[in-house]
Amino acid sequence: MPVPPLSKSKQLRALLESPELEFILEAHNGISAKLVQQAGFKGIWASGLALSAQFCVRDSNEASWTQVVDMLEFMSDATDIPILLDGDTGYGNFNNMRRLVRKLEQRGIAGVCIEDKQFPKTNSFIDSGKQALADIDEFCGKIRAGKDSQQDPDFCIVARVEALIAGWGMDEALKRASAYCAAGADAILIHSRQSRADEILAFAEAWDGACPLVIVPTKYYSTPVDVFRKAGVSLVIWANQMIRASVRAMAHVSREIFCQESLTGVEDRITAVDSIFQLQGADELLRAQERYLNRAGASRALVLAASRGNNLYELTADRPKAMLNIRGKPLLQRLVDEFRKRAVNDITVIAGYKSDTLDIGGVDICLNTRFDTTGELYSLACARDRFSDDMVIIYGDLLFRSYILQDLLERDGELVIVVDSLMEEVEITGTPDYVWCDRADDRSLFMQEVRLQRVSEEHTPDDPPCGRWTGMMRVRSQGRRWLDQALDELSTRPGYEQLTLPDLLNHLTGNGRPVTVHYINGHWLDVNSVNDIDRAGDFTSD
Ligand code: SPV
Ligand code: MG
Repeated sequence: MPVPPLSKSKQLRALLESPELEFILEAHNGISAKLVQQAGFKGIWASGLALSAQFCVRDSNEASWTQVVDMLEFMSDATDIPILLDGDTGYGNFNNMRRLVRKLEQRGIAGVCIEDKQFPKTNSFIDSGKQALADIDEFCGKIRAGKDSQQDPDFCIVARVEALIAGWGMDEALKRASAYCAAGADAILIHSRQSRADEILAFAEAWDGACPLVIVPTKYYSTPVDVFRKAGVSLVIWANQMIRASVRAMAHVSREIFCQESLTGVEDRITAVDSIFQLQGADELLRAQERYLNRAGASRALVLAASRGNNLYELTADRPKAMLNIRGKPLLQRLVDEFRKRAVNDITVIAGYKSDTLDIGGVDICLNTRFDTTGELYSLACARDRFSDDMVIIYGDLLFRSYILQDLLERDGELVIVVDSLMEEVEITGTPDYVWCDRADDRSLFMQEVRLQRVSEEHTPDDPPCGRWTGMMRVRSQGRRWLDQALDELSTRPGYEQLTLPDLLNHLTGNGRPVTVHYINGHWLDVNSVNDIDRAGDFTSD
């Protein structure tokens, strides 16, 4: 059984309580949060400075707390690692703190850090000496109120001591830290604006270890982190580097585009649009669309409909076989409707004989002008400029139950052909394409991995085939390359113009290309005779 992941609050608690020195990095929106996670960090600092900066307002409670919480929701949704919110002063008194904690828990935020200043605060590095600190008792009440209102026992409240910033001295800082710990804080953040770590290290030295220590080395960043490790610090917050990095990058690129009136200088130096799609999880949406919108469709269908269908005599005197009327609708229209049902809307019909009668709306027509002297492969090659990395190639005279196309579209494989393994009990007309595979159809419920060996119009009783190819083939990107190569090779062969699709399949298997076989048992028909037209009614519901 896979072990369920720890809740985000448990993860944050583990970071605070771990005997190792741990690190979290600032993020200020969904995409920066995701990048922090992808970089390998185990947690995110939702910095008040960075969140206000990305709104381009001051870090003085100008953004409302609900605007902050709304952004946190995007950050939390985009990531699996815990977020510690820089909750300033808790946005008011104990009562605002209670509501904040409840709302943060509801949005999957793992913890909040509150600082012992007064609302509205301003950033600790602006006017630091003049900012009033909160009354100790009032701040302890705020911590208790927060702890009492949390539903999740692992939600963390970090109490931030600003006494050193405000110039109130070490004793005051230690006194406050002890009081906040006693009030229930899960960790103490001791802040300093000095460019050396001396006062932080002095604090750590004097600290009794009643709860873990958190630091923000924005100003004393040159101190090697081993120093903090040795001093017994639990968590380092890199508090604003993501917003600063992005501001510099955006400033440069915007100036460059403005000055050059061109993208050529920047295009290769900025993130590719595809990478943005990836960060947004576009792939997941595509997969979900396949599941929920029934959009497993190949992007394109190529329908071979150039031949007359000589066995149908006068029925095809004025139209190709694909335009035969089956219960009031042309055969080809029925085929096109099946594709559209599966969201395959890009359909090319390769026409030849009586092509002017092909009046099917919304399909592209590609002409094989030499249809009367050439074979199927030549017709297919006429549509080479319509090949795509995701296509179905199909004979235009087929009728089949809907599920067959759906299953083909969902089937993995670079080249997949549909093979009917039902050989008894059916009347076989025309010239069937018998196929031999590496495994016969065992009719298991699960899709079998079966490979094509060869195709032939003939077979002997002592070498029974595994089934008949229906004339449906699915091609993906690698398969398309194999197909292109095979067409190039076959086009130099004598008799190329008369070659068939089975010749192509045999060439592909001869080249060692894996052609996956998707077995079915009946439920399709290729219309070759007047008799077949009578049977076609079985495949029509309208
Ligand atoms: C923040 O990131 O908003 C902080 C840390 O509060 S600092 O800016 O260093 O005060
Ligand atoms: Mg802040």
